[in-house]
Amino acid sequence: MPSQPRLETLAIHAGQEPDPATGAIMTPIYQTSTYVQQAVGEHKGYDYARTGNPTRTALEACLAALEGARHGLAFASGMAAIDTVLKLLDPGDHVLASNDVYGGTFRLFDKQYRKYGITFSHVELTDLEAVRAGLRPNTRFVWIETPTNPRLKVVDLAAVAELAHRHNPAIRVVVDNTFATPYLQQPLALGADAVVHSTTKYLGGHSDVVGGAVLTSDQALHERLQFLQNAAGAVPGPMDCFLVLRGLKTLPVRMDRHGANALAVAQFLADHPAVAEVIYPGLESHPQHAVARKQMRNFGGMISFYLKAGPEQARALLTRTRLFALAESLGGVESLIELPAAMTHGSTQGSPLEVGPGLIRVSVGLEHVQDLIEDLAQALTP
Ligand code: P1T
Repeated sequence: MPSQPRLETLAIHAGQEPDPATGAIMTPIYQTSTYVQQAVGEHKGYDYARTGNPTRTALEACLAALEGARHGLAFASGMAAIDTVLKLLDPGDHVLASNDVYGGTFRLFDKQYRKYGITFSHVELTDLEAVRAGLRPNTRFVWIETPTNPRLKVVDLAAVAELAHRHNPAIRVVVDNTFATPYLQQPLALGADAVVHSTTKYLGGHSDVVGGAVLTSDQALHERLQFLQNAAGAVPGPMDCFLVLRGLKTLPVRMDRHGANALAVAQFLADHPAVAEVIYPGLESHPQHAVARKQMRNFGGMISFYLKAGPEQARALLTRTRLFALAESLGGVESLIELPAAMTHGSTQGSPLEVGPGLIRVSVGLEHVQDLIEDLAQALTP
């Protein structure tokens, strides 16, 4: 490896070397639960597979390298990663979070951690005055998604991290980087303390694995998280680690195409007479377009939009697309379409984060962009 490898090189090589036993270029899937010891406590660095597994070690190192972090931990799902970070909190602590987050994240905050005496407030993190006003003496985390799921708000990471740390250097700024990926945006370099991922999405990239990760350069934070990873055990299996490692190798090329396809689809939707509003950070009409330009390499593969005809017609449209599959999740090579209010964000109904019933979210895949546009065109004009 060169001394300062670039992200494209790290995605293929970081944490991975040809297998010393056979020369296999791909990291082996170490499908084992335990490791033989030469004498009590004398082993080759692995004693039990909840604690560590070489395939997982390779994935953790690769993800850490991509985020520019010193440490990486892989988990069984994005929610398991988020849950592990939340376990760092104590009763009485406060989390300042975005007013738009993945429904599962909100559900874990609201239905589980609130009952442990932790308070969550959801504010407009795109408004620095609102951030300043929302910080409390007991704020431990600022929890950021950017772009947010599903409204694709873009939070100025450098500005919010600076504000939070100036308020209290002990605050940990945690960024869920699932929508952007480290190829488009690097939260740690912008001042965040930890990054979480659902590797299920762009990092895996092929809709064939569920996983999560936490990356940080903060030694103390990492040690607490590593303790929890082993103590609670929400770890990914070696096959799943292999699948994410394989997906990562093409992350940069996939993200280039996701971004290019999504920009073209967003422009098509913005010009379509049946569409009321398109939300895509790459459009100049997006309220935080300038922030997105500043902190992202391209604007990602996710688009949300509303029809002029309203929610009933939105539901009907979802049954008419042929290439865009009606399904939850995102970030795979195939294009998906969904209705967050009824699907991924059901848990926000009745809360201040409630997603409107007519919002349609698409994950723009890697099919030919003209085929994608033609599919939406026929679905929009039945
Ligand atoms: O599904 P899981 O791997 O547990 O990841 C949860 C998660 C965390 N963070 C963000 C920003 C996410 O979008 C998700 C999962 N999201 C979907 C399944 C979805 O369709 O939005």
